[in-house]
Amino acid sequence: MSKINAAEPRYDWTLTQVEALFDLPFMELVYQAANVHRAHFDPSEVQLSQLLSVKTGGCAENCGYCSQSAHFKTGLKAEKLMDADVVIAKAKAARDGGAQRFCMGAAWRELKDRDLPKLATMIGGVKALGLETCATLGMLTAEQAQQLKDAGLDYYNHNLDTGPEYYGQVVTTRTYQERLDTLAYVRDAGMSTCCGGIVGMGETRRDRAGLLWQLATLPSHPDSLPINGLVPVSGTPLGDKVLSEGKAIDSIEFVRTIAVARIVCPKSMVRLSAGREGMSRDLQALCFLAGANSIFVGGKLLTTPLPDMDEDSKLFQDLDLKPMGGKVQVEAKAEDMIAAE
Ligand code: SAM
Ligand code: DTB
Ligand code: SF4
Repeated sequence: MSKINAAEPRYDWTLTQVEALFDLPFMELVYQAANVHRAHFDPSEVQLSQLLSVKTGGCAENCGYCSQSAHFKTGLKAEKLMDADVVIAKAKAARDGGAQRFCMGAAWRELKDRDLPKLATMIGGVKALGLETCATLGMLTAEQAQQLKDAGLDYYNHNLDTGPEYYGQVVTTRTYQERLDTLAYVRDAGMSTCCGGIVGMGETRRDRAGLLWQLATLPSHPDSLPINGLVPVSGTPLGDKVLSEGKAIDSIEFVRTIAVARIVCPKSMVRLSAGREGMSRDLQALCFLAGANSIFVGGKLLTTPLPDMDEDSKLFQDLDLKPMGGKVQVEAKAEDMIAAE
């Protein structure tokens, strides 16, 4: 393969080309990805986002990995949509802890219009704290996407999860095209997109390449590209398979996935997402070297754990990494000092 041009994003990748990147010698792949990373970002900066499950459990979809699907017995108690003031208070704590973006997740197949007023209050309140706002609420209509944008939503997360060929093994209650349609509505409404997938679900390398190929050939690359390592949840079909048969992806292959994501979507924030809890510090360091530049922090994802804040601070210290957008944190502290006077 010829030298990778780090300068500008390409939208004409073929699946064969993406597979060829996966097949590069590991050292060469990581070296190329690190070069692409440096062409577009300060490699010492990592963006910090914090998640909150604002509506937990009881979801009508049958995503085979998910603790929140009503189709599986995972022991998770379904809850109703949180009140906006509770969410805003949690966002304030996240901001004071250094988060730059606050992402609100709901276990819904699709957003219902009746929930929009409460969500609009929530989104407006979080944005007023100086945080970037993100939500993941299931499928949207074009009108709903516009209403969320008008309420102050900056990012919408909607993952493709895997390559098109493996998708049917993961979820059968919605189609790949439905996911692509919601993403189009989000883009058309002028919001930034957060879209990625999960690895370690028993998919092949070709499926992982298929996911990244889909993302790299969207009309615009996702602004954020989360790579989740499957968190095996007991009671879910995909989680139970991993729990009984052992880990479904090797850590070196995980790093390859990060590196290929960085190369095919050079300007996206590649987020090392779920699964970080089970990763060694060394593996996380390799992921940052291969181009990951965003993580979730705060001890909890939606329903599963993350490393605690102290562990992450120590990792950043030891790797000489710093949180991106430190300005938000400083402004927040200044605001609190003024309020206390
Ligand atoms: N219901 C909405 C949806 O599916 O778009 C939003 C919430 S859903 C939990 C957000 C994403 O979390 C999923 O698309 C999936 O990629 C990821 N996810 C959920 N459970 C996971 C698990 N056990 N391991 C890794 N990623 C997971
Ligand atoms: C994404 O790709 N990963 C985050 C976020 N987008 C919403 C969610 C991960 C969820 C992991 C399982 C859980 O905590 O329930
Ligand atoms: Fe529902 Fe989202 Fe979980 Fe799928 S991933 S079951 S859509 S909460």
